[in-house]
Amino acid sequence: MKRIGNAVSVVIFHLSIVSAGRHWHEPRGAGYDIGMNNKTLLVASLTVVVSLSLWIPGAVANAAQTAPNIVVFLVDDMGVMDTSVPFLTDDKGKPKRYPLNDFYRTPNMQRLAAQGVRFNNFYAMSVCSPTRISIMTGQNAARHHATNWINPRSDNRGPHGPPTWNWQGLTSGDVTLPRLLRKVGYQTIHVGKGHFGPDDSEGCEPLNLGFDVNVGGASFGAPGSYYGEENYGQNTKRSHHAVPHLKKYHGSETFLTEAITLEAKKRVSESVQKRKPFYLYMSHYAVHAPFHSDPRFVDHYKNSGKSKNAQAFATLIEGMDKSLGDLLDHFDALGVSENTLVFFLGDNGSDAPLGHQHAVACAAPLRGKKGAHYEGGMRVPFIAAWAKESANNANQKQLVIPPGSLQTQVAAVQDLYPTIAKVTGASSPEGHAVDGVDLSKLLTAGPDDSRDEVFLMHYPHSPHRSDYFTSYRDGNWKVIYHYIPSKGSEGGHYQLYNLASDPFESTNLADQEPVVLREMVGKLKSGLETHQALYPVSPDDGKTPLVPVIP
Ligand SMILES: [Ca+2]
Repeated sequence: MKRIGNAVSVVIFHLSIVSAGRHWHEPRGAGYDIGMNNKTLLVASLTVVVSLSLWIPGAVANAAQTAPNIVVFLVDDMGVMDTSVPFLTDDKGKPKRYPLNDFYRTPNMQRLAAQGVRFNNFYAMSVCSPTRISIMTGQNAARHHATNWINPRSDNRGPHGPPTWNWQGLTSGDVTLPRLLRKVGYQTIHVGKGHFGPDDSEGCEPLNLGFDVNVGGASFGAPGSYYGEENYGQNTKRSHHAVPHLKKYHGSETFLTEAITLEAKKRVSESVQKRKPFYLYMSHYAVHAPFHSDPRFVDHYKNSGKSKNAQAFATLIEGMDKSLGDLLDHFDALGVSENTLVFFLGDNGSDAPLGHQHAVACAAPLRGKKGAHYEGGMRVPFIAAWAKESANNANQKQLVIPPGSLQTQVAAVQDLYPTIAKVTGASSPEGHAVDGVDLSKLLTAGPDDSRDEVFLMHYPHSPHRSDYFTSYRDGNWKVIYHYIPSKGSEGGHYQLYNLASDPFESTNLADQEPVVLREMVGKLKSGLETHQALYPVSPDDGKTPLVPVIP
């Protein structure tokens, strides 16, 4: 089958020469024909290269295999504990199960984790759009200035938020990961939630941002409805959040998670048929509110003793997990799984409806949830794996990911951009600042001593679960600076935690460790300066930037 396909491609290439160059008569070598234009020359050279590579013997042909397909499987509002895969570790560094790992059912994440490497200190920004734009640009939100989730209809900087924050999000002129990949021959596919820009902005349409295909992506974050019977929101009171491009499922029993999975499979098939490597940005609306129960999985949680919403959240998780499994099966069926690299992650901390936002509850044993300044607000699952292991695949030889391995070093969402660029041979334009650092070495599950164990998380807005804060982790220490002290900040500007001795942030050491506090706030402040961050403004005059004060 493969050989027939190749023969057909060669014929097509020769035909293209005939049509592209009217002066072409007989191929005697590139560059001699006086009448031949530059376009013809280029096509002719390509033909020679392609024809040669297509007809070389099998073993060598494998080495000339095409660029790897890339999947970013992004789950909305999924935290590191919303899964049956244990990410956190015990004293000996082994994965440790907590009760939430036994509540959720994610067999396909287990399958992926068994094939690849999982990270247990992986960070996202604390809300949606900042993370999504960091994945697209390789920049920390402190730099790209889209530091809050983007409200589609009004500027939501908050009463004291930076007046010039990036509410517009991404624009058509911005450097983006899919744009880079398109340049090196990828079919770039956007399926699911966009949330890159407000209504009527350039960024609200993923096709303006380097994607060749967009199914389901728009300005908003939460879907109008997960139900096909409710047309995913269209013609309901949530029409302004109706998920686009899915009309053929309207009125059916197809749950949103399933509908976009079917569409993703179709688009991947099309790309494979075109013999183009694909970049699939599979961006699930699940498990974001509204907590609509996925009927396919209701029975698994009905005796859990948990609230109705918590059960519905668990069905959204399981539906998302089925989507992962369906895609992996599809890559297998298409024969491309060995050449497909999957990155699985959440976009901010858990939003599971279980307990208070600053308590050890929905992300237990971690403290806090989506939006909060505690670890539960920003720790997300991250798994990287080849869809199927193969010792013979040339790309896998370049990037060996040990099955079932664990990585404990600190990494974050902005690291995807340089990592994917490296793996695909794409290059980021000069002058585009990249904060992320290539993860290749960490993907091998080994240490990378060249990396700093730091994460800067900047949220100069309100209202959310936590307001006007910046947190900075460096090794075992984490400091949080609150620009405007509140009840949530325990009344002060500073919180300091030792994540080695107190991973669950129970004891604020700001008063007991003044030397460490001073050093950490200094680092936080210079981190913000390095990223050219924007600050909240003084409630007194609405203008003066509130720059962190070193104690
Ligand atoms: Ca989110």
